[in-house]
Amino acid sequence: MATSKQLQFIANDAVALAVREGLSATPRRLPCWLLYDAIGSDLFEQITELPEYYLTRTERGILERYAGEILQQAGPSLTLVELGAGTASKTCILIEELLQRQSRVLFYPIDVSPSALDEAVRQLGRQFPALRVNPIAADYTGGVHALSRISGRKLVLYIGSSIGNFDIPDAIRLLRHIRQTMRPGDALLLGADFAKSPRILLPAYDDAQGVTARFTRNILARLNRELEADFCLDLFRHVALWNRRDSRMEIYLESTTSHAVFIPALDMDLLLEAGERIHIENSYKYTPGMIGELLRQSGFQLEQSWTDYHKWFGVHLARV
Ligand code: AVJ
Repeated sequence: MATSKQLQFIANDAVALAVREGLSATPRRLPCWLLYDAIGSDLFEQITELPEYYLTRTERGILERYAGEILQQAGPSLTLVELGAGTASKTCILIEELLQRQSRVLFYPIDVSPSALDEAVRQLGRQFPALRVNPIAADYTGGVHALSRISGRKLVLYIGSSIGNFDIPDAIRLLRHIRQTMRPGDALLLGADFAKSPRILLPAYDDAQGVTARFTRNILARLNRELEADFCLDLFRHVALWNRRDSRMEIYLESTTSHAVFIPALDMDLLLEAGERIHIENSYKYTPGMIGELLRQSGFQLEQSWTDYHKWFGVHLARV
């Protein structure tokens, strides 16, 4: 058994390794999972409530309007599983609807954050006494592995546009992996953001209050906290670009002046030029055609899609 102190070191090693690799690369990059420490997760929660960030609110609207249809289409006697559940704040819409159809509902939220899972268990337990929640603290790989041991007909939720952070080949790999844990009759519910005008997209990733900029810059604050780095956050500009060719938003931190940064834990000196960018994340925006192709290449068959009035967001049901 590893002690919590040892676990801390293991976690820090993963951070150190990823930072060393990403910041020595040309062009420089950091993996987007680094955004989600406690402060980053809190900032992301704030993003989901911004007027410009239409994604969360739009997906919630689709689930509220079509929960009945979605569950009808998914089939009888369902066990719910959610990948990257977080606090499962949108999932309660489906749970509530499912509890009107089945007296007993089993829910397996899977997430890397044990604190988010605790919150989910507490909230859901209070809201739905007839619900049995079995949280699984794991990353995607471990979580997908846990999926295969769950019996009964499964509805696997992968909502919230989390798929958007993956490049297409990685998204296909992940979905294939999920597919392998599913049996005939099981269904996947995938939530993905649709491609749309940059007039809508750009403000969603660069809001007027600057919450998204703080969320992005927190990645450097985290390196200051965990690796004793001396990043000066004021010297970095949050940049959000629409890459039309690859159908994705791209987020960078751009150094405003030429300057040096030292990361003691890695014994690493960084020389950043004026205007040099560190790539932080991609957020893919799918066309309906891309969704069908993504699912097909992952071995799924797209059965039905639901969207909102503006066709800004899509929720898709697929089967093995
Ligand atoms: C958590 C991946 C869905 O891509 O919209 C939000 C992350 N980054 N604002 C997204 C994010 C900046 C978000 N996802």
